[in-house]
Amino acid sequence: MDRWVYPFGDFLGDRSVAPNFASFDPRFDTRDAQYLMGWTTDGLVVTNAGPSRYLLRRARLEVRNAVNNAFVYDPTFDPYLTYATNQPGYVADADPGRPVELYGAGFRNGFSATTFVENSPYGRINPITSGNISIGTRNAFAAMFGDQGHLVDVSNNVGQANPEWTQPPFEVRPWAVGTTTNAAPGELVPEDALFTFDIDLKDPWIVGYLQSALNEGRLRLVLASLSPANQVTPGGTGGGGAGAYPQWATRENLLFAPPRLILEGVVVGPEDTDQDGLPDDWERFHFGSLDKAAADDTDQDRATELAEYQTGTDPNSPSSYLRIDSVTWDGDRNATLGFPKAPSRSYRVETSYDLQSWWPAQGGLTYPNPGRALFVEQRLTDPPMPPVQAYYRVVSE
Ligand SMILES: [Ca+2]
Ligand SMILES: [Ca+2]
Ligand SMILES: [Ca+2]
Ligand SMILES: [Ca+2]
Repeated sequence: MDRWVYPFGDFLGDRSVAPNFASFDPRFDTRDAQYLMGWTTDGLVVTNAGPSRYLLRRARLEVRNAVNNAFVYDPTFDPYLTYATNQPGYVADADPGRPVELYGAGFRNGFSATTFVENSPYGRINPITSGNISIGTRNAFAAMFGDQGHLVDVSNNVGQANPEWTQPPFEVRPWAVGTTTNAAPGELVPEDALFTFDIDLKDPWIVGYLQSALNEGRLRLVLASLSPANQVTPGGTGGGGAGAYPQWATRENLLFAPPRLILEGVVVGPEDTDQDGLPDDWERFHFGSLDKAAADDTDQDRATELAEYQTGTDPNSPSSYLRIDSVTWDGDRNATLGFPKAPSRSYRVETSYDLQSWWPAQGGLTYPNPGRALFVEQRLTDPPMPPVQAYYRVVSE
């Protein structure tokens, strides 16, 4: 499926182009025109294997630009303050043009990847008129993972001049920024230019999103750009320069190829021919053979192959293994522990005073930095203050 997600008009799933542009009109989402794409994968990839069993080597989206010389190619991320002309920290854009960004898809108002289809209503307020305030109401939206590990709507990360909008601006981290070889940075982009988005597989939350999507058989992605919304007729030679925006060919487009998703990886099945506890598919994915044994430690990080398999870390990367690698204390002897997060894994932190009996540490987990988990202990006064030494361990689930 593909659907131009834009406040005005219904049945926008039948459009032949899906533009990406911003609106700085305070009545609408700043990322005004988004492009939702979806693939039903269950005919190609087995479903319900369990999210962590979908191992990915590459995830790439390809889309074609359907408007000639209308916008300037910018292959690099622009910080949000370069858009925030009405805010104190505004800085000028360092390079010509605006990047095109790829995100995951979030849904609200009861919709999901399954139930939001090409002709579903845009949002809770429907139809939108120019008199309605529609900020943050769209049913499908570009999203990234926030520090609680939940999808966060990025449609208004630059902030809003509307007093009804109280969320402060925040920086985004796109899952990919589009690149093309059909134009040089700073040049106008010709029609039929192929834009490639290589999804960031170093971020365990993004990998986890893809894994869950394959597990369910429905994968959804959203393209967005804060390119300015100066109109250029599709198919025309706009020459709009920095004032215009990309328009992507949808699957309804008769002139240019539709979006294409390329995933490389393996679904780990249960077979374990050499009976060493490491599934064949996992061994072949990482080592190209079944030669490794459970107790081996190829990358010499002191985590065995079996431990790396069980915790979802990379057995070929010495920096990838589960361990507590940062500890600080506050005045009440509460610990703050840092450790790496792996895709589709959750964690339990346990504590002990004697290394004999363990119980759940009291506190909360957050994910403030890519690939990292942070446990902030908040010990209640009862049970009593611990002795001088306390021990902690992280359990991967
Ligand atoms: Ca720029
Ligand atoms: Ca094996
Ligand atoms: Ca290892
Ligand atoms: Ca490792």
